[in-house]
Amino acid sequence: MTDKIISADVLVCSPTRNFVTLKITTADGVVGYGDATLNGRELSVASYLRDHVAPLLIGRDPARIEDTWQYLYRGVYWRRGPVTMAAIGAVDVALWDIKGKTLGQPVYQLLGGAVRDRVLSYTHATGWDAPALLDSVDAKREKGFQAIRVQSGVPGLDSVYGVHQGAAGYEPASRGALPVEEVWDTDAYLNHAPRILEAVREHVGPELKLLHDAHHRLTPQQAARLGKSVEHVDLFWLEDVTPAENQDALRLVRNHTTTPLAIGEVFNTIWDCQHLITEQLIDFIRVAIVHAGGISHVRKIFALAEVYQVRGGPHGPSDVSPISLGASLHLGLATPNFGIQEYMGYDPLVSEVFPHAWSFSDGHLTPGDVPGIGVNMNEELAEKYPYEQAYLPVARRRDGSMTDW
Ligand code: CS2
Ligand code: MG
Repeated sequence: MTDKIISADVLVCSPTRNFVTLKITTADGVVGYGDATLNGRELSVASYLRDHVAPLLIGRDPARIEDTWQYLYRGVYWRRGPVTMAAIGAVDVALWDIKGKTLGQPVYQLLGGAVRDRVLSYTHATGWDAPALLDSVDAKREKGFQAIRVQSGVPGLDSVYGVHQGAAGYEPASRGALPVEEVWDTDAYLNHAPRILEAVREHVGPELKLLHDAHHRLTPQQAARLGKSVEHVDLFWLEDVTPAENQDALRLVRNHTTTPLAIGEVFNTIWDCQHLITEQLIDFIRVAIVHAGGISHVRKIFALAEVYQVRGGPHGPSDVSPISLGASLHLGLATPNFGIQEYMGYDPLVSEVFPHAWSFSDGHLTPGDVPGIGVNMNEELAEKYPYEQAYLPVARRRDGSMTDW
């Protein structure tokens, strides 16, 4: 007999940072969880789900995942965009979780089974200056990481994305009524970045995989210059060199450097990266399960990418919840052209709120073998940490004009 969805609840909590979670329950008593967190704009997705999507789910057959995806994507008329796609992504992952639990299988088995035993992951090392960065790199290597993203401060600037100062670890969003305003100087960055990347490579030797994120700050010409100037550093990838609303911008970068390029953490659909992939302008596509329509849609993006030898390297910072990370690992285990999973790690409290079957060891992640996605939610504990307003920073150039953060 066909099961039916009887409720779809939106749970917003803030155990050190905000998370939006969709909980779908079926008449047979199966519960599925999906992540809907959109950093700094959390409540818009919560409302989209609560006010506009949840009522449409009641009575639907939870087994019809693709049909529900199409219903929510095509049916809305106003397609694409981060809010819509995060909401659809949450429904999709919750339904895959339910399907796995119903069939008694981990989701990777339903995606065709494992094509690898474990998923390579990379983490972040940050330090304001070179000695601090090298210490941070060493600490991450000691934890077993074989791929590390390195970010440092820039002389003359007070704060830089991806770099923490002081005792607390790096966290991109900050609580409060207004976003923090940072000052950015691309010339200072371009003078400094190649030197710090060289210093790290010299310190670690040839084998460690090194990554670097330019966080959408450069023009295509500047990006080309940076890529070219660090070719001898042998980066695993250089990330988000330009804002990619204009996919053509990457052509200029590509034509001038062999440094591998990764992009796409802010993309929502296959249409955002279609030309980047089919024209082989990038090497890694960074879409996250949570922000690009869930497993069902990201699977299609990776399938397109496979044809063009582009690999998946999904976004996995602290704002992508343990549920999305788990979903990403199921896809990673079952996808031939999956390359690497970002794994920034979570505060222990976050793992208590979202107990998970996925685990890290020896530089790799595995999704675990429990039915479904394998990430639960301790709702009682979550309730003790209600939503707190938080924003990502914004950035201005030295002349006061806004630039991309
Ligand atoms: C970063 C993110 O992990 C990354 O590559 O670009 O930390 C990004 O700044 C945040 O996820 C924004 O919410
Ligand atoms: Mg990034």
